[in-house]
Amino acid sequence: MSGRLHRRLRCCLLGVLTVLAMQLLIVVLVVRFGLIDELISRRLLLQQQQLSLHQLEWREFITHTPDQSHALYQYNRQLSDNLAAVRLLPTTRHHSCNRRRYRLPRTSQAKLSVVISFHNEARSMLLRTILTLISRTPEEYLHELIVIDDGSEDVGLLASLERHMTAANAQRGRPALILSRNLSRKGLIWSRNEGARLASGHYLLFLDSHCEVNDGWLEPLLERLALNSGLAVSPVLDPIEPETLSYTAGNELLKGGFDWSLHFHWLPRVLAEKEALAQPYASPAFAGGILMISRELFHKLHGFNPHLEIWGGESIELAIKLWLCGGQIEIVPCSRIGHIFRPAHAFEFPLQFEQKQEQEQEQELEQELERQQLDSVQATYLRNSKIIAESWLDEYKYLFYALKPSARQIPLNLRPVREASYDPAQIKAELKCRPFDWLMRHVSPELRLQHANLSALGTLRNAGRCLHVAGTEPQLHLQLASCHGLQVTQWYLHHESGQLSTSEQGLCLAVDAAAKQPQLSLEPCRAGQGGQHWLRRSTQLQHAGTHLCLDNPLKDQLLLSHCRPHAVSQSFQFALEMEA
Ligand code: LR7
Ligand code: MN
Repeated sequence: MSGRLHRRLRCCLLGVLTVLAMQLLIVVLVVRFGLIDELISRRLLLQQQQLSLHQLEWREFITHTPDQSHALYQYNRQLSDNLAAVRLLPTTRHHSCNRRRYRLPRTSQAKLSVVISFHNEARSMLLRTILTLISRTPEEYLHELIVIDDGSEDVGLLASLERHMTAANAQRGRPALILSRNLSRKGLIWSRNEGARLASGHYLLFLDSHCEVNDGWLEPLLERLALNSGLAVSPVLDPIEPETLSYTAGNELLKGGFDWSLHFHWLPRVLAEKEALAQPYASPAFAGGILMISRELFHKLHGFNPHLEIWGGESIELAIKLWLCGGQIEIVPCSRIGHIFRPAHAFEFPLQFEQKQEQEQEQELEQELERQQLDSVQATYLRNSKIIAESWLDEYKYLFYALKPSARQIPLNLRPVREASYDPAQIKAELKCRPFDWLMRHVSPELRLQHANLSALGTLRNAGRCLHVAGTEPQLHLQLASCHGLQVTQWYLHHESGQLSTSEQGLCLAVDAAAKQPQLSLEPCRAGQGGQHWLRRSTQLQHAGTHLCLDNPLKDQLLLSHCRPHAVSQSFQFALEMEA
């Protein structure tokens, strides 16, 4: 009898324990993988889906787009018109991001102004960008939305957007909408500066007009910015495929960077030991042009360089400026924003000449571009890059020119701009900015590696004297002279192809091997030219065709002689060796 009771009790106890264990397991699973947040956010999303484009009022708004062509947008516009305005997106961030409680600033100290400039964006796409942002951003932080129409062909868009938004906003009361239209095309850089000028929030977010913010995008960024007033941040960008508009996970193992031609690049990052995948990480540049920064810091840095035109380079310039002048950049993987990466530019780049007296200049420029076979897109971008190189790269700008020789001929034509005081030299003095060299050593060591076929560069020294181009064109000759620090006139580039070029004139050191007495000369560089091939044997420079070495037998004189290992007079050192 008591034995049966005992057994029954044990049975009972076992049952209770099993149930408890199961419950514990469920709790652990839910907490560990953020399932609760996931469930809550799914429910919210379903509610948000009611912001469907099929709702009558938005339908009327989007079907107004005059042009249906694919080429105008470079993405599937029809599909965009038929997708929900706010659609369910896959959770692309690490699951630990859902569980984290972010240390957020008080709402009264963290008002956000979002700046969106667009040129010829499909209405449904622009609307999705805006509505998704509104529905996935905590109302109490989202202060205002500044939308700038940069001279789009769809002239009625903004007025119509305003009507519809006012009706929709009536229920929410927030955020304030500031709509502005450039009657003529001003470019995204001008427009973003204008947006920042109109803004009154504590923080600025610059967004393209074909983006979808993902759930919880703001909090991780805000947390970082509130911790460090010198910081600017980017989310990880999730790619949206232009044809199918499918939303996929971006890569949190990449950081933003650039090369010596000032092209943007994604760079691999190495996770430090024990560093979590979801942890914010320093990045030489922003994730493209999508970035968040305090308004105060943005203005302290004098905003985007207003001399840059239409498209390109502004976020790289801001990144360089920020790092050199005491700030930092981080990419925050718990924040995700989707962006349509389009296969080609969807618009023309008008060359900007507004005043009549500049017409002559314009013709000259057009002839020059034709000679260099550059279209207006390339020319605008190259000109912007040249401005950045001239503003921030110090002596390293010659690396830029070595890679982009045609930039030398691009006229800068710096016209007076609204921000009359934009002068990099003045900004450097005012903010006590560091030299570019510092960035190379501390922020973007990749620049040393991304030397694009250069094996060494800089001044070329022999016994404390520097190689120097003397005379005037076309009668130039080489000699040794006292070194002028890091002066351009004494810069040489040794290319992996074997060419040894002067950075200032872009000429190559040559030897006529057929001549009786081989002579040194400076010639225009020609690829594959035997006479311009130099080998580096330790610190010796040996001419490949004649096997003779560059020598300095007498004071400041340069000539060619038989190579003698360890001869001090044949030892030439570059300032900067590039690692292979
Ligand atoms: O004249 C123009 N006026 C505009 O308002 C030309 C463009 N624009 C708008 C345009 O409608 C869009 O919203 O500016 C935005 C950017 O132009 P896109 O989307 O045609 O080009 P993009 O996606 O290549 O833009 C990248 O480079 C730009 C260089 O000036 C900006 O920095 C953009 O912010 C940047 N976009 C991103 O970084 C998103 C991720 C891509 C990457 C990497
Ligand atoms: Mn874009």
